[in-house]
Amino acid sequence: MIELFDEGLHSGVNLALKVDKVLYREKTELQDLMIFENSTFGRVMSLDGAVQTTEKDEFIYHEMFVHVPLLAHGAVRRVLIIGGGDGGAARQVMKHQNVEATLVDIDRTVIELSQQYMPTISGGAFDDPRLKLVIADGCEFVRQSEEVWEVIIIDSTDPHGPGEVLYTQEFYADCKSCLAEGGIIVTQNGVPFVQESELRTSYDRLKTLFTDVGFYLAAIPSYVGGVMAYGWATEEKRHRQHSLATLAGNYIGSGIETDYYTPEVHQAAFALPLNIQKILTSED
Ligand code: AG3
Repeated sequence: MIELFDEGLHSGVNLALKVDKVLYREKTELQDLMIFENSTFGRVMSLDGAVQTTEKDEFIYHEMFVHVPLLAHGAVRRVLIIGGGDGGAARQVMKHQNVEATLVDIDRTVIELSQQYMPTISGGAFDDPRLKLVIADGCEFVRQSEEVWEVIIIDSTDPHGPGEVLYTQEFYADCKSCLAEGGIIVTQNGVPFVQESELRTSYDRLKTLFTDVGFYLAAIPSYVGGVMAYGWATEEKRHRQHSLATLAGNYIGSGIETDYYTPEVHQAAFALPLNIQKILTSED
C-alpha cells in the first residue's frame, strides 16, 4: 500500500507526497513533527501537517530569504533569525564572512531532529561560533531585547498555531525596535494564490510601521500553489532600488557561492505580477 502525506494546509487544495519511509514522528508539546523520505524531495520535514522544508528544494527558499536582504544592504554584521530551527537560513548567513547571527527558535526538538536527520540543511552552522542559539519565544525575545541587528529574518511557519503571533502588529513593531538604522526585516509570507488574505494582512500591518514595504517572490516546489512571497520592510528605500551593477558588486564582493541566487534573480524577484499587486491595493 502506498502511504501518502496529505498536507491539508489550505482549504481547497491538498499537497500529497509519497512517503517512502517515515523516519521520525512525534507530537511535541508544541508541534506535531514528522520527517519522512520522498523520492523527489529527499527528506521532508513537516510541522502540524504542513511541509516546512525538504532536502532538495530548501536551497531556493533559504538562499532567497538570506542573500536578498544581506546583499541589498551591503554592510551587514549582525543578523537575527526568528524560527528557522532547521538551520537552513543560518547556513546561508554563515556563508557571509564577518557576519554573526542569533537564532531564536521556540522548539528545541526541531533543531535537534533537523541536525540528526537532515544535517545538510544546517551544514554545521550550529557549530559555528558566530551563531548564537537561543531557545525562546521569538515574540518575547524581541520584546525584551535591547540589541540591534541589520537584518531580521522571520523564518516562521504559516500563521496558524504557534507561528501566528509572528504575524502580529505588536511583533512587527518589536522587531522594528531591534533594527539598526537602515535595517531590513524579511518575512515568510506564504503563497499568494492560496493565501491572499495573509499577504494583505501582513502588508497592511507592516505599512503602518515602515516607510518601504514590499514583497519578493520565488517558487518553492514543495509549497503548493505557485510562487511564495517574502515580505520586505525597511526605512531605507534605496535597498530595493539597487542597480544590477551594485547587486553584482555586492555578490562578488561577498565571495559566497549559491545554487539559485544571482543578482539578476534578486532584482527580478521584486517584480510583482498584477494579480499580486491587486491583492495589495484592492479596497474591500
Ligand atoms: N518556514 C516556512 C513554512 C511554510 C510552509 N508553507 C507551505 N508548506 N505552503 C519553513 C522553515 C524553513 N526554514
